[in-house]
Amino acid sequence: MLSIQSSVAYGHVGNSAAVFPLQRLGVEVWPVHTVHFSNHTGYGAWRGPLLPADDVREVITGIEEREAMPAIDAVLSGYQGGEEIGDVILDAVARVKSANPDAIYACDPVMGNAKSGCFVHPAIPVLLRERVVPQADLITPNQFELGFLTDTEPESLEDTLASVEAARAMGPSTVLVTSVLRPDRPEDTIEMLAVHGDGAWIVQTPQLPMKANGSGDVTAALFTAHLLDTGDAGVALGRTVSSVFDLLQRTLDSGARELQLVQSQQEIAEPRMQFEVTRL
Ligand code: PXL
Repeated sequence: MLSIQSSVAYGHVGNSAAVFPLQRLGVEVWPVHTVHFSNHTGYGAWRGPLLPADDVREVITGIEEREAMPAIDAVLSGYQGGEEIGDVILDAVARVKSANPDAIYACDPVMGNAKSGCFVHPAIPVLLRERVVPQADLITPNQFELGFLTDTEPESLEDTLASVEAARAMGPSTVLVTSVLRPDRPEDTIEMLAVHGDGAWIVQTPQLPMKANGSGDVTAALFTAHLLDTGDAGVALGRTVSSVFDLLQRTLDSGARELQLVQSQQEIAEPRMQFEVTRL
């Protein structure tokens, strides 16, 4: 898997959140970094470079020159700091797919969430909607991002499923909605919904009182890996939710600000499947 994302030295977002869990699952992953920051931007201050798009493209060209592209089964991308990186990612996807037509592009269309609104540069959501998502096979929006992509405001489960179908009509055959907050949900719960082929699956979990940077990055990476591994979106959803919930619970219990990824490696390697997956 080729994972084109941010890297931080301290803490866990982007590739610094995705790579270790993928490796712990036995996935061969080649990280290509788009920034090399000291820490995530949630601290309000950070140091280190945003890598120029041409430098990121060079790294990918070097991988191509090793004749390694045919071995890539998926390209994974997350938060995009600028428009130029979008072009580099699309170019990488095209090159990988021409070397391996079975490879998939898994895109986490990071824009924001219902609480914070949009937290990326205003050009990014439009780029994602118009040019990037149509090239993706799998997308992992939250409910807010799903709404922007499809020009809808999904609230109920029925709305959300309709928005997912609108998103699939744009290109991606698989959609993971990472946070469904329907108005009629039981108090302090949250749901995750996966649609793939002619199936839809949902899981409900407690909603933990926290927001951890990087949790979306781990979710997208795990779902992509489990879907590649099993081809079964219901199983991939159950495994992903199991691991992410245990990771968040451990992080909350620890009082740490950063995801307790290394400490949660067992729950990532062998998800205990504590939540029931329902086929809709
Ligand atoms: O989790 C997405 C992400 C990616 N890259 C950088 C970030 C964050 C979230 O905080 O700061 C640099």
